[in-house]
Amino acid sequence: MNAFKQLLQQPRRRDEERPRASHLRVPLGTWLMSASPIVAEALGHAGFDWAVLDMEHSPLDVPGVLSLLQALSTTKLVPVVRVPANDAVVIKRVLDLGATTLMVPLVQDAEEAARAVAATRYPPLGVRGTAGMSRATRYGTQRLDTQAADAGLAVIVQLETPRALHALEEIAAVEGVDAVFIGPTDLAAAMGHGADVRHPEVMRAVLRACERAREVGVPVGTLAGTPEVAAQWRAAGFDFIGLGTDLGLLVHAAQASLEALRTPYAEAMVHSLSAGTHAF
Ligand code: 3PY
Ligand code: MG
Repeated sequence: MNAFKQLLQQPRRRDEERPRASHLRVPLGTWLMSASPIVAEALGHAGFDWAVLDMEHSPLDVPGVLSLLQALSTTKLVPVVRVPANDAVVIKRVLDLGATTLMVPLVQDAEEAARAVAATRYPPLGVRGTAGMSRATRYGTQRLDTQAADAGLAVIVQLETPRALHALEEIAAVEGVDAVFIGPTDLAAAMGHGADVRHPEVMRAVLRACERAREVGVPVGTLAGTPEVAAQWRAAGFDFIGLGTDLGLLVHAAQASLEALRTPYAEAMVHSLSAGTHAF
């Protein structure tokens, strides 16, 4: 079974065992925007359940995705490749690299969702081009089984405009759409609120989309900038949540460390075996 679909099933399985703790099992991911295999590998070991390899808003290109997939293969993290657009050519190239879970940005209606799914499927189900020699077939050492390849994929479509939210039920009903992901940043801009993802109207629209997705039974995810917002989304019923980005985690930790050392009231303390502890 596809690894991302497996992640989505875990909370439900544990529901029966420990109902009150089940919400703590919502899969947590992050966005890999540094295009760095070392950072990806390190965050994989840090314990994230999944991460987006972001070709839409980072310098990541097709060879970069290959390096990140290789790095992540040493970890338990489930890679989700976000393609830069709903484009059958890019989609077939990242699938040939062995990506099995794709995120497609800015899907607006059921027809666009069906086009995204068709790009991931071999004929007769879709239009994916066929090649026996690829990383996906372990360089031709495995026979290409097109039906098994189709069945092993997961497609997450991003709903990021009022028009897309309006069509949520039709998009969710498209065969092969395995999950929807509400993109708060694009949604805020499309709603006329610039980059204000915390605007009450945006928050309400994200929460309403979550409710509607749950009503039709499609797994729904979204992105949070802080653990506090992530906890809020989790309590609201989101099935999977992205927590910030690799670069955001790095920059915020750097700023917090510098601030702790530069505050005028608390001097930095230095500890050493020879001199003991003293203010620096
Ligand atoms: C957005 O918020 O617009 C995204 O694409 C990521 O969640
Ligand atoms: Mg977006």
